[in-house]
Order: sequence, then structure tokens, then C-alpha cells
Amino acid sequence: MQLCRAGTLALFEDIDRTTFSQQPHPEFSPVGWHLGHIGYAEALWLLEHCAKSQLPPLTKDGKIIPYRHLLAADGLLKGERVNLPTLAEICAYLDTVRKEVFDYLERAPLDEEERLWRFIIQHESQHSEIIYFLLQLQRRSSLNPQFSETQLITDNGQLTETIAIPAGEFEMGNDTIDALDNERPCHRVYLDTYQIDRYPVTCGQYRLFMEAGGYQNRQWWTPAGWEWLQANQFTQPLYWIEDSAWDDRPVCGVSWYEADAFARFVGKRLPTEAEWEKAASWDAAANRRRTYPWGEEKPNAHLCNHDCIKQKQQGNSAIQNPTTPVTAYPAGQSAYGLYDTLGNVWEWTSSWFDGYEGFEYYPYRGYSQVYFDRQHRVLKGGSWATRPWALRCSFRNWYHPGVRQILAGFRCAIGRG
Ligand code: AVJ
Ligand code: FE
Repeated sequence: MQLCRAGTLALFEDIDRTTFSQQPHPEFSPVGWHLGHIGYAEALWLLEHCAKSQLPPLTKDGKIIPYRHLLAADGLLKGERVNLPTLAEICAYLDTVRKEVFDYLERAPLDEEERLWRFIIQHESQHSEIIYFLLQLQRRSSLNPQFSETQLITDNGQLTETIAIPAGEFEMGNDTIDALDNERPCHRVYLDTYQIDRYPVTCGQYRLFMEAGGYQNRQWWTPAGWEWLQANQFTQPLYWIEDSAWDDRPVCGVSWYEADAFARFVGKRLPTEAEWEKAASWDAAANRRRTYPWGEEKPNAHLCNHDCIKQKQQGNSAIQNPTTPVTAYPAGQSAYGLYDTLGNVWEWTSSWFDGYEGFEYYPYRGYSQVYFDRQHRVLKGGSWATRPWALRCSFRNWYHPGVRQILAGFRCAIGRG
């Protein structure tokens, strides 16, 4: 818990008031709201719910405020969350909550409450990744970076290899104590043979799509995707860097619509979530699932590119897009030989976010269940900013298909699907 918090707070070093409290994009709340919300969730679940104590006070302009409505996920609309206490006031609040939480820990019945305590770490980990990319986004728009002029680079063709995954059952999901409600229950899934890319789609490959008029040609887009494109007039991914040095990095900052259009352009398709998870986690020889593609060892710097939020952020492009070449982590391969499934960039799948059979919400309906609405696509794998506690093959992220801020790329599949 303390490690997780240290990483969260490091993001707020040298932040100015505007960056802290402005809404960075209509889809997202201010970073200061996320910080307060982290403390609120901890207080709500561990202090009010478990310890049966009062919510600790939060002050704004020096006065104690009733903050439940401000900091709950189902309170104010995202655009109304700008009227925040200062960073110092929110940090004081987080400290008070944490101190009471640790006092309570002395007498807490952990055998009953372990899942909820672990949920709180998972929850903060996810919000700190969101804070990370929102800060990056705001820094980027204030810097107005000078990107080098277009350089024509052709893909070397080495990174488009696909792997055939034999037909058969595998075990999907996760029943361990850290698993969130939407990962449960573990269940067997049969898949026919399919092929999936060994690597995520690279910037070099994506450039070919851009140069071939991919953004101008309706034929690659679904009707909803084309409508979205016409409304927004994008011509490149959000985090595009026009530099051939990035050609072997995964493309990053694409919506689901762009990922889907690229896949059609190359005659492939997006994998389903099950296809992605099988290829990343199934060890056919041992007939068992792995927590991580490489096995059970916890993520570290030799296995995948993650947790970059530990690095102090600076305004240079290397930090703005700290992706690594898709070939950089051979030790992190899955049993089937996929690279880069965890870390680097999130990967869109063709699946709607839905509950597995036997789903039971935890700790509240609004955590996952309200998003089972066929409006959200599943993303897998985590990004360079994902905290290690949220990195595993069974983890499920979800967003509207038009969202581009979330450090997402994709890989393609072939086969009937
Ligand atoms: C899984 C990232 C989509 O931000 O809504 C945080 C995570 N849920 N608090 C979100 C979450 C409740 C969730 N995502
Ligand atoms: Fe939350």
C-alpha cells in the first residue's frame, strides 16, 4: 500500500494549480479529483464499511466540506469536478485516511477482509495510471512539441509474423484473492484454431496505413468508425511521433475504431478477448494457465515495460512516449511465443466488456456491472504506466471505442474468430 501511494504522490511533484484542477478532456476528470477519489474509496471501504467509523474530514479553503458527492464515482459529472480543494488539502486528507486505516489494521479481521484491502490497492493502481496519462496529455498540449518532418520509412517486414494457436480448451479468468469481480469466475473456453500476431502493431506498420490514405478511405472503417472519424477529422494516432526511430515501437494512442480499420487494411482482424488471453497465458504443455505470460514470477524490468510512472516526468518526448521496441523483452514471451503482451501498450480486443457466467459484483455494482452495456470494448495487457499490481493476463480494462488517451495499441489476428 505504501509503495503504491509513493508512486501516486510522485506524480504530483511540481504540479501547478491549473493542471491539478482543470478537466483535461471531456471523457476524463481532473487529476486532482482522481487523487481525492483514491482517498475517498479507501475511507469509504476500509473506514466506513469495515471499521464502522466516520469519514475523515476534508477541508477546502480551510473549511471542512461534505465531500461524498464530490469524490464518489457516481456523484458529480466529470465536467463538474473542477472545484477542488488544493493539493495540500487533498494530501492532508489522504494522510488522515491512511493513518486511520493503519490504526484500524492493528485490529482488522484480515481473514475476512483481505479481498477488500487488495481491492483498494488495485483501485489506486488504476487511478494512478489514469493520472499519469492525463498529466502527460496536459503537458503535451502546453509544450506544443516540434516533431521532425515526415521521413519515409518502409517497414522491414520482420514484425508482422503470426503464430498459429491450435484448437482446444484453455482456462480463462482468475479466482485468486487479487482478482477483481470482472475476472471471475475462472472458466474453460474452447477456441478453434486461429492465428495471432507475435508482436503488437508497430509505428512502422501503422505509417503504411496512414500513407496509403487509411484515414481518408471509408472502405476500412465500420459505419460507426467512419462516423466517429468524420466527427473528429483525425489523421494520425494521438501519441504519434514522426520519427523513424519509433518504427519498431508499438503504435500508441489509437481508438478501437482505428485499430479495427488498420486490421481490415492488412486483411486481418482484432482478436477476441479469449483469443488474446489464451495466446498470452495458456501453457498447453503443462495444461494450465499462467498468471503472467512468462510464468509466475512477479513483473520486473527484464520481463516487460511497465510502471514508468516511477520515473520523474519531464517535458521531453522520450518520457512522453516511453514505449520500447516490441522485440525488447524475449524473456517475457508467452508459452506460444507472443511478445509484449503485458506492459508497453494496452491492446484493444474485438470483445464487448461483459460479465463471465456466474459473475457476482464486488464490492459494488458500479465497479464493473454498469459497464456491461455493449458500449465498452475490452483492452488487455497493461501499458508502460501500469502499476505492477494491475499487470496480469486475466486483467480486463474497458473503454468506449472512441477513446484515444489511454495508452492503447493493438495486435491483429487471422481466422474465423
Ligand atoms: C478499468 C480503468 C475503466 O477508470 O472507470 C477506477 C477503473 N473503476 N475506479 C475506470 C476504476 C473504479 C476503471 N477502468
Ligand atoms: Fe475509482
